[in-house]
Amino acid sequence: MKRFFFPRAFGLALCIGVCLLSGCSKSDQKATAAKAALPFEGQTLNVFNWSDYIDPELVPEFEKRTGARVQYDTYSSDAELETKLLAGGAGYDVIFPSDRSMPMLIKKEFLLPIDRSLVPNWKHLDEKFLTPPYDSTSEYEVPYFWGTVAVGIRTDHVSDEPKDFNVLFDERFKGHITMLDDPENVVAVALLALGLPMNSTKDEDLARAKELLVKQKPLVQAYTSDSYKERLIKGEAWVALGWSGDILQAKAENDQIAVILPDSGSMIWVDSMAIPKGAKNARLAHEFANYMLDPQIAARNANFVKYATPNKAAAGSIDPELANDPTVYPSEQVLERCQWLQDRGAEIAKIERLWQEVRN
Ligand code: SPD
Repeated sequence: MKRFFFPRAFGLALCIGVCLLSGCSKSDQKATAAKAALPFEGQTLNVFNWSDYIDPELVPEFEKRTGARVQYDTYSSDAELETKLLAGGAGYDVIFPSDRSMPMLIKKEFLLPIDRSLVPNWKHLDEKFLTPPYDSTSEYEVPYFWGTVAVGIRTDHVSDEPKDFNVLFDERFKGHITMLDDPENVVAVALLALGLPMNSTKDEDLARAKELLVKQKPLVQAYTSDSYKERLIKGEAWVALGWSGDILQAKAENDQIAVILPDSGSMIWVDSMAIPKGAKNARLAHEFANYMLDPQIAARNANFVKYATPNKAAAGSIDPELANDPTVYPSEQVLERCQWLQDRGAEIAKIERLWQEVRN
């Protein structure tokens, strides 16, 4: 057991040394070296991540480096992850909660603290991501990607470039609009479109947001947090509310897609890696987090998923086209107009009720 806590090179040298002294055969030595080089051989890591949120080549590469097997499942909303955790966690070792979920997960003591001595690549993280409002010392999370909520449009159908979220409520696009299946973000968008504060829980503001969303409903093709990409690519959706990087992934497949980050501001978010209490293999989970923070791995991942990385050592290896894209790395001026979804405690029930009323 202790062997897994050795720095890899030291463990390897020690095993080979013991083997040489005790007169092992060459093939024994090879087997011993291989075992020391693959300290997690035979172990399984259970990962639960957002869909389309990792360069798929990185998973088998981690398996090859560690000897572990990765069981990889995906989800498409904060709510889906929260429901899983509330029901007991399903044995996952690594999850990817967003900033919005963190206060609840910390309060309910659902997470294990991160042991930074097992994550030496932690040093590559940009300090500005290490003091989030919900966990001021980043005890429970390892920042993974950040981004905004944006609008994907089909330029062959939406000719005048939209400047704000109002395009989502435009009757000309009836039947070709998709909205995220996410109450807090959708209500925030409606509030912003009305010129109201996006975190408002005032009854009169929420009543106006509800009215707008009910009026919009006949225009909406689907409330979806993942299939909007395919719908944009195929031209079924012309206006889609989505996560910035996912829309860019769609744009990479079809150049008739554009990403709009409203001038009026938007939601900004950070997703992190975290280890749920009850994880079956917390040690391997730390190893995975450390691997994802390796600057070369982090850059490959960012170049693939097209989200912004909080890894400052990876910055030099980001594709220049992405690094210079203001919808991926918005200017300070635009970021000033973006806001976090706040933890609104029990008041959040009002938003969930509103959402049920809009959807039913
Ligand atoms: N396809 C991956 C999308 C990840 C988006 N995370 C956003 C969380 C906002 N609460």
